[in-house]
Amino acid sequence: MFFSFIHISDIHLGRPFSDLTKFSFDEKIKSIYNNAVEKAFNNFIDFALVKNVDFVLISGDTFDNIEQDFRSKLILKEGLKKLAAADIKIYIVCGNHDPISAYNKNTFDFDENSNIKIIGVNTPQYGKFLVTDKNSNPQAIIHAYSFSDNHLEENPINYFEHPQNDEKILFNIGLLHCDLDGDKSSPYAPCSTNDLKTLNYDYWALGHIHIPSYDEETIQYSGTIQGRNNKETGPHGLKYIKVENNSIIKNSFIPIDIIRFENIDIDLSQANDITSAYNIIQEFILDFINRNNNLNCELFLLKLNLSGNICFYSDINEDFYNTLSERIKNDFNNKIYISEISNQTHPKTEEKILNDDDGISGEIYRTIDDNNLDSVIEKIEKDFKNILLQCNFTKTEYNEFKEEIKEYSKEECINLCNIIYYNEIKQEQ
Ligand SMILES: [Mn+2]
Repeated sequence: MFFSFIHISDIHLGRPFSDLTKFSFDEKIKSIYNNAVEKAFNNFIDFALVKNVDFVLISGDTFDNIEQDFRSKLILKEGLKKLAAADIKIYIVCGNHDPISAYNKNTFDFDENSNIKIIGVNTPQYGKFLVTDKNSNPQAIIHAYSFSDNHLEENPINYFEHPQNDEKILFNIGLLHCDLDGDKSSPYAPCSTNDLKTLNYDYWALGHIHIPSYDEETIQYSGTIQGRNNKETGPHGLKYIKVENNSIIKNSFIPIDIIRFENIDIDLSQANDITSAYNIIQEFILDFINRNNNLNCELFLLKLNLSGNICFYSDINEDFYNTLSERIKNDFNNKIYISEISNQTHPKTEEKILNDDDGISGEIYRTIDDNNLDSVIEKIEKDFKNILLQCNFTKTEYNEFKEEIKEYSKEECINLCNIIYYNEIKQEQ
C-alpha cells in the first residue's frame, strides 16, 4: 500500500509583510510583495497536482483574521476547488488566527460529504477520518481538532483518541495547531512531545510555529509558506511525505516561497578601511547567491549584522549604507535588497596611541594589567563563592575559567578605552 500527502500550515492569507512598506517607492518590490503569498500558495497547489498526492493537510492559521478580505477568500476557495477536482482530499484545522467562526458558512458551503473538510465547520470540532484509495482500500486515519476561539487554554491531546482495533494497522495522523513544549499556561493549546507520543500516531502535522522545525521525523511543524518579516528567515514551504506499508519512505521539505528573509553575519575585523569592508560584504553576498542560485525566489531581503573592531568606525554611517544598498541592488539585478544593517562594530585604536593618551581612555588603558585583572578574579571568587562551588569544576577547568574571565575583562576594557578615545577625538574635531 502506497500513498503520499502534503502538510502545510500558517498560510496567514491577508497578513501583510512588515518592514516592506519602506520599499513602496520601488514598483518592482511592491508588485513582488503584493503577489508573493498568492504565488507561494499557488506553488503549493501546483505541486500537489503534479505529484498527484492523495491528500493535503493544513494545520491552522490559514487566514490571518476572523474577518477576511475578498481576495484571501478567493485564493483559498479557488485553490481548494482545483485540488478537489483532481480527487485530492483536503483536511483543514482551525488555529488561533482563524478559529471555526472565521469560516463563514455562506462562503465555505462544503457539505459533510465533500472532499474538503474544514474541521469544526462542515465536521464536528474533533474529527476522525478514514482515508481510502480509489478502490476504497483504507490508507490512513486522520485525527483532527480545531480551535473554536482565539484561545485554547487546555491541553488539546485530551480530545484525541488512541487508535482502536483495526485502526492500529493503518497509518494514523494527528492534525493540530498547538504550542508544543512551551509554557504550560500558553493560551494556544499547550501540549508536550510526550503527550503526542502516548497516542502512538505515525505522523503529527502541526501548525503555529512559523519557522519549519522537525526535530523528530514523526512530529513536525511545516512553518509558514511565506515568511513575512526578518524574524521569519530562511526557506519556507511544504512537507511532502510518501508512505509505503505504513512507513514513511520519503519526508522532504520543499521550498515554495517567493520572498526570502535572511540574516548575514559579517565580521569586518580583517578590513583596514571602508573600501575593503565594502569588498568583504560583497563577497559574503556573492557567496550567499552562489548557495541559493537554484531557487525560484524573486526577492531576497538581507539583514546584515556587521561586527568586528575596526579603525574606520566613523565611516560606517548613513552614507555608507545608502551607497552599499544601491550598489547591491544594481549589481544583483534588483533581486537582492539590503533591508537593514545592524552595526555591531566597535572602534579600534592602535594600542600605542591608547597607551600614550593623556585623557581618560589612556588612564583606563594603563590600569589594565595582570595584577588588576587578578584582583577582579579575587572579587568574583569572593562574591560568587557558592555559585562557583555548585559548578564542580576540576582544577584544570577552574584555571581555564579564570583565564577566560581575564581575557574577556581585558577585551571589554580595551573596547571601552576605544569607545572613550573615539568620542574624545570626535569632540575635539
Ligand atoms: Mn500562525
